[in-house]
Order: sequence, then C-alpha cells, then structure tokens
Amino acid sequence: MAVKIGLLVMAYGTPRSLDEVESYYTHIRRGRKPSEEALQDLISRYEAIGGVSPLAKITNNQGRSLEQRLNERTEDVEFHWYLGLKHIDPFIEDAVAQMKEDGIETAYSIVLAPHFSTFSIKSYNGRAHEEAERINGPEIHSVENWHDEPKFIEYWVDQVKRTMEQTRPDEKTCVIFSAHSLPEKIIQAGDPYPEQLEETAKWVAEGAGISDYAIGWQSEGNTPDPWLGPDVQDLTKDLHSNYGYNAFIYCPVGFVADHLEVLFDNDVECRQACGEVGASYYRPAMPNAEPEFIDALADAILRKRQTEA
Ligand code: FEC
Repeated sequence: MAVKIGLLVMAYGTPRSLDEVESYYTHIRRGRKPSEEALQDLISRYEAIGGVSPLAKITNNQGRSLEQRLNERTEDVEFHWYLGLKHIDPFIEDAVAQMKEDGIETAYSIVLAPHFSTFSIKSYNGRAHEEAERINGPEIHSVENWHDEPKFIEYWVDQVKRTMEQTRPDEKTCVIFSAHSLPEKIIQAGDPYPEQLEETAKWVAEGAGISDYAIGWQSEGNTPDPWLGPDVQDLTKDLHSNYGYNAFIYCPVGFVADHLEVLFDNDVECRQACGEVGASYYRPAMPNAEPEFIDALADAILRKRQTEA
C-alpha cells in the first residue's frame, strides 16, 4: 500500500457570511477590533461582490484538484490534502494537528500565493512549522515560492495573448501586472517580494510578446505606514495622461483566485479609474482551479520532493 503523505494547502481564508466579517477582520488586525466605520466599509465591499466571496469554494477546489493531480502523477505515495487558513478556521495550526491525529509523518506544504514575502509565505510556513514542532507533528517540507513555475507563467501568457486579441485596433493597450501592496519596510528587511513580481511580469510579457506593460500595487491596507506603490488606480491615470494609453489589461498575478481583492479592487475600482479617463478595462480570468495552473502547483511540490530525496 502506498505511504500516506500530507499535503498542506495554505490560503488566506474569507468570512463565510457577513456575520463573520468582524471576527475575520479582527484576526487580520492581529486581535485589534476594527472601528465601526472600517467594519462597515469592509462589509459594503463584500456586499458589492454579492455578499460573500467565492474564495472559500475556490480554495477548496484548488486543494482537492491538487491532491488529485499529485496522485495521478505519483505511484509510490498517496497525498492527502489538508486545508490551513491564515485568518479563519480551519487555521494552519488545526490542519497540522489533524495531520498528526491522522498518523501523517511527512507532509509537503504550499501557500496559494506565488511571491515570497515575510508578510505572506514566510508567515504561513512559520506557523505550520512552529505548530508541528510544538506537537511533535509531521515533518513538513515547504515550497518557499513558485512565482517562476513555467506552467504558472504559461497560464498568464495565454491569458494575456487571449485578452490582447479582444482589444480593438484603435486601442493603445498597456498590461498592468500587480500584487497586494505591503508596507515599504519589507524592502529594508531584504524581502524579495517586489523583485519576484517584476520577474513574473517580465517573463509573462516576454512570453506574450508585449513591451507595453507596467507594474503596480493594489489593495493597500489602511495604516499610517508608507506602502509599496504606485497604486494601480493612480498608475492607470498616469499611464493614460503621460503616454496616451486608452486600454488597460489588469493581471493581478500576485493572487490566484477570484476574491474580494480582485472582484472589488480590480473589477470595481480599476474599472472606475478606467471610466474616469475614458479607457477600456480588461481583466483576464484568474487561475482558480484551471488544470494548467494546478499542474504548475503539482510541479512545485514534486520538485521539492525530488530535492528532498
Ligand atoms: O475575502 C476575500 O475574498 C478576500 C481575501 C483576501 C486575500 C488577501 C490577500 C493578501 N493580503 C495581504 C496582505 C494584507 C495586509 C493587510 C491586509 C488586509 C486585508 C483586509 C481584508 C483582506 N486583507 Fe489581505 N487579503 C484578503 C482580505 N492584507 C478583508 C482588511 C481590510 C482591508 O485592508 O482591505 C493589512 C493588515 C493590517 O491592517 O495590518 C498587510 C497579502 C495578500 C496576498 C498573499 C496571500 O494571499 O496571503 C500579502 C486573498
């Protein structure tokens, strides 16, 4: 019988209903309750995308599909997937505890975010390893980042090419690649996050044969610290007024699913910024559980397994 291996799939998490928004937001703020105004603002953004985010369902599909794909591609082991979320249950620690309870001795982990930052991938992996150590749980081998996975790049190359075909001949088009903004202090701490976004953007642009592209940051948090910029909405307006672009293709390559930060920050706010300058708005489909994308994640896990062997 094939040996059981744990597959810990970690993701941000989302409230399952509007009633859970307050506790979720408090967790994101490391235990500090948001003001009533900030809470209502967040609730209104969820309402604008239909009340709940599709993220929970998509993350589940991604985890299940990845388990299936890995089991199709390996014979000596059987992967069992576990969901570990950053800001809502089942938390990362719950998943590690469940693996131990199920008798899992070895596990591979991956974060559903491509670029390495101390704020994202490092903190997810850190929590998983700390818990495993605390409970004497499974040995976890973690993929550190996968922004360079060839099939991930290929996914976005196809999306950009397809979307370019939808633009009109009279449109001067610019592709904007973006990721979640983070406080600027990550740069002083030597975080590779901005360079990794630049690399993803460069490889996708080269693959799609485009030279008109820019890098922006989105979904900046509401804190007094300076955040990485330019913000995608300001960038849209600057690119229009300085270079005459009148069509924009938004590729939020720092995210992998349809969720609030894409469905609101891109599809509502960036669309509005385009409307203000009279430009066309395009946003390719997110990877979600598309087979080509899931295969890219499987490649990252299998490569990790090979290097650990
Ligand atoms: O429910 C949904 O559909 C949206 C889920 C969601 C994803 C996501 C991804 C990332 N975030 C990252 C960093 C930060 C930092 C702060 C922050 C704040 C929020 C808030 C919500 C939220 N994030 Fe998020 N993020 C998602 C949702 N995020 C809601 C709170 C309201 C707001 O600011 O809009 C600031 C925290 C603070 O106040 O100190 C920093 C990063 C990612 C991409 C990597 C990953 O997925 O882990 C980085 C999805």
